[in-house]
Amino acid sequence: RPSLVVILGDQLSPGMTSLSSADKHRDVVLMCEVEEETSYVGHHKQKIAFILSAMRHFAGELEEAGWTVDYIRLDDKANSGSFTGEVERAIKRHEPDRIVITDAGEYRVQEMVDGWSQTFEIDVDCLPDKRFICSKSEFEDWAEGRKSLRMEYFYREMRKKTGLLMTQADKPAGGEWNYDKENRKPAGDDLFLPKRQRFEPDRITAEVIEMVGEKFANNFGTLEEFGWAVTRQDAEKAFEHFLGAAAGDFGTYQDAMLEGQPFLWHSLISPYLNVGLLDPLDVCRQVAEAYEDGKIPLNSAEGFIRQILGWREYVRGIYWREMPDYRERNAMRAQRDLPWFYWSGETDMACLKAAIGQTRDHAYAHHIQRLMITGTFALIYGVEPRQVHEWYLAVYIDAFEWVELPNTLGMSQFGDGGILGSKPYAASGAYIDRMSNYCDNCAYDVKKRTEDDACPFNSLYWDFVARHEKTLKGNPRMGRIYSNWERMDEETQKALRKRAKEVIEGMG
Ligand code: FAD
Ligand code: DLZ
Ligand code: SF4
Repeated sequence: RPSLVVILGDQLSPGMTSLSSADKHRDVVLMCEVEEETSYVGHHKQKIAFILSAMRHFAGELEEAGWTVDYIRLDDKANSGSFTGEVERAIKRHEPDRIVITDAGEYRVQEMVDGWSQTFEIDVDCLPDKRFICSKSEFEDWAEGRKSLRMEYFYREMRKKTGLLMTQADKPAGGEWNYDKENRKPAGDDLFLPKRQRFEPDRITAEVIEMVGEKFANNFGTLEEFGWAVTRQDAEKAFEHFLGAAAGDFGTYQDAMLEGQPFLWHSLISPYLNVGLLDPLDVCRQVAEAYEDGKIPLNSAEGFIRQILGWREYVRGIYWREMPDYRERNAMRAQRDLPWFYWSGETDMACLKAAIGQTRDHAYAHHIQRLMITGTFALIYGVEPRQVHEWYLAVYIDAFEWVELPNTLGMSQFGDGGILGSKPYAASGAYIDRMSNYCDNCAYDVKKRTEDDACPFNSLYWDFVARHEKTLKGNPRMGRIYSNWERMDEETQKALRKRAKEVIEGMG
């Protein structure tokens, strides 16, 4: 009897442990498009189209390689709408002697998989996901007994483990572990900005786009600009394009933001890494090689590798360590509703309009936009972290809970009280003014704090500082901010809080 090899929508790699432990001449691969997954949040239309098209292409790739693939489409009449329902139907069809699957990326799905053995009275071999550089147990070992789980120390371990950007004497290349201080330049808008590589939708993608446009017409986002790769081959091309055209300046301008320039020097590879079209260790190796060949500078190579070898692996470790209650945390006790303009894009704050507008058009915003614009605003406004989490999980093409939740609830909203970051990413408009040109064309004045046309970030920032005095004043990294607050005269403090109240009421 065959084994039933279940491949989930973010497991589109030929080297999956589930596939390696199966026999293509005997076993059956099950892939299914199911309503439960397409609607557990109101995903951006491009995200659904990307995943379903990449799944259909991967099924084709497996068939070409000689596998038998049982592929269930979203509009198949008998589709039960859930992974569990589809596994049940597939068991009836194929009468397998066991189910083989690689660990699910998300807790929610892993819980379903864990129930199958009992529900269906069948052996379920659930294998580790070897695409990650750090296994769950290795992360646990690293975290055990530590007072604080700072990414930087984890990252150094990963550098040593992989030998990436290490000298033969086991020292970091260039003598430093981290070159972030060189990576904070604002950018000028010029002709030499790299161009995004777009991939024209093929027949399969066009069909999926049409279906998504009809079936998910009311979901957030547009489909017109869809230009994502949906195959391994094209994802590799996109990465090569990044290496040649943008990687050299990636580090220097990593935190920069520019009106009308959604992509800058970023790689746009997160969706490919997250569904398995690109391999994280492989892309890090290619970047290290480009540095060693003198093609890109060290600050860019290190900055890029840190995001993947450091942050990406680290947030996954935190996710599995802190779930399931991580999702419910709200250390700052923030209770406000997410302002409606996060969905409509209708705001006269130029920075938020730009970040949300490009999110609607491309299902993409880069890290600093996510952290310091939409993230910081939600934080200082006081939005309930669960609502912020659901927004990020829905609107970005690369959003899977294991990576999105620690970034949103932990890093950006300080909802975990400081596991990920040592202080909240609260900031006034001055940060955005320094790192972007958004303020040049904004209805508000970034230099003003309390007037009717004052930048809302400014009063909300001080209001945040004041309302969290009890929790944050003792934080050594907040000391200077609280002395600045205390040095202000009472009248200014009152005026700032009054303006913040008006801003909040105006957006409520
Ligand atoms: P680049 O800037 O080119 O970086 C290269 C790669 O590094 C990325 O492709 C990504 O794989 C990795 N990376 C960079 N920063 C992080 C990070 N903080 N955590 C994990 N990996 C990182 N990333 C996701 O993949 N999915 C998400 O759902 C997601 N949600 C986020 C939510 C918030 C509030 C914040 C602040 C960040 C989030 N990130 C998420 C991290 C980061 O913003 C994206 O990975 C990045 O913007 C993707 O664009 P890029 O491929 O052009 O990245
Ligand atoms: C995100 C997503 C969507 C929108 N649709 C599907 C789907 O129809 N079938 C599928 O297998 N996977 C889908 N995914 C990705 C899954 O949600 C993802 O594999 C799990 O979240 C991993 O735990
Ligand atoms: Fe954003 Fe304030 Fe600058 Fe306007 S003035 S773009 S609201 S930071």
